[in-house]
Amino acid sequence: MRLGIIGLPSSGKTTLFNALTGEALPTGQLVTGRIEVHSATVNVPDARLDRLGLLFHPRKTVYAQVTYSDIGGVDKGVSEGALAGPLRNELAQMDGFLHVVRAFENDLVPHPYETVDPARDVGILDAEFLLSDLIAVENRLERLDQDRHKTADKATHAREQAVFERLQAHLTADKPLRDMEDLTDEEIKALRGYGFLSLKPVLIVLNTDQPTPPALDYPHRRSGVAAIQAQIEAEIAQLNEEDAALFRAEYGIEEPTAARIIRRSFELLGLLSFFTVGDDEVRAWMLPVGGTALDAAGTVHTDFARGFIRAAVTPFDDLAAAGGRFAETRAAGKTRMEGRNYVVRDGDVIEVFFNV
Ligand SMILES: Nc1nc2c(ncn2[C@@H]2O[C@H](COP(=O)(O)OP(=O)(O)O)[C@@H](O)[C@H]2O)c(=O)[nH]1
Ligand SMILES: [Mg+2]
Repeated sequence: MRLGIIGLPSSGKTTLFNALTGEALPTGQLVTGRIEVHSATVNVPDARLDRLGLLFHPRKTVYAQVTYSDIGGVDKGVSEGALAGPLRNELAQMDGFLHVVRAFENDLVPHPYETVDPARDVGILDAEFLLSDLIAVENRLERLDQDRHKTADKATHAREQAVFERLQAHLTADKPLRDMEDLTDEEIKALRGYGFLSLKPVLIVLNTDQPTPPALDYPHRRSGVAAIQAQIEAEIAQLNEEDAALFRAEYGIEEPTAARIIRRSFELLGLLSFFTVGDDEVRAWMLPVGGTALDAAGTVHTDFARGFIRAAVTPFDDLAAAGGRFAETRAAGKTRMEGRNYVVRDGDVIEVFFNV
């Protein structure tokens, strides 16, 4: 899973990237007239997995992972319809976005629009994504119109045209595609290849220098708002745990914000975690919400899905309460045998029985 860190110039994208990944990319660099992408993969923090590690003493503990890409090159001119093709192509490959918005005062860092105004800045990039999607939708509609007489499969053609007309109406009304409630999962899947930017989930990240962040209203689906003191967190990310705790106390930062943002971006992508445990390895896996036991089996190993017989499922809380003893959870009826269509819940510990 890959999340793109986007935002206006000097909003703190690279600073946030450093805070989340522990990298030390140079900040304060203006990227103009080209695209610059830096990526790093991080573990998704999970206290439950930490606990399972303590209970099972495996040789290794493997976290779910998310990749962050710092995407520089969104110029100020973006508000003049300047989201160029190569940039759009880069953005289209992302599974979702962290949209960094400047909420810090710093006279040494010029703001491309002079004043600090998070709501305005969110609107600028959102409008650009909408416009970019609208152009893509209208190009497709034009194409469909040209192919009208050539196509052999009239029904499919009509269906696709109807979907794109719905997208067009929605975008023309200035609404991001992720707000469309009447798109079925099937339709969303079919649209994936187009990489529509306003269809992707987004976490607005207010980059503030205050312990209490400004309020921002962002009433959209598959979206969220978070705040971080990115500059301080980026410095903390370079420290060992002990020094980091002291540093946080000094700045009144109550919990590791970077860890919370990583966790939230994972949830935003519509993913849940399930676990596998053993002497060798304790591991968190990600699965789209709604995924079945068979999907989970296939995530772990294709053979598990091919030869799937059933899955023993134990909720994490029950296993932790039993001190990791399956004999106990089985005796108490907390470990259930489930078939292939069982819908996996966040925190399920799963053992797959299979035969190939
Ligand atoms: N005072 C203050 N400065 C910040 C903060 N975040 C970033 N900066 C500074 O703002 C400038 C731009 O940050 P950078 O991460 O490079 O922004 P980008 O252009 O979006 O990648 C750098 O000089 C940072 O040091 C912050 O929270 N507080
Ligand atoms: Mg940068």
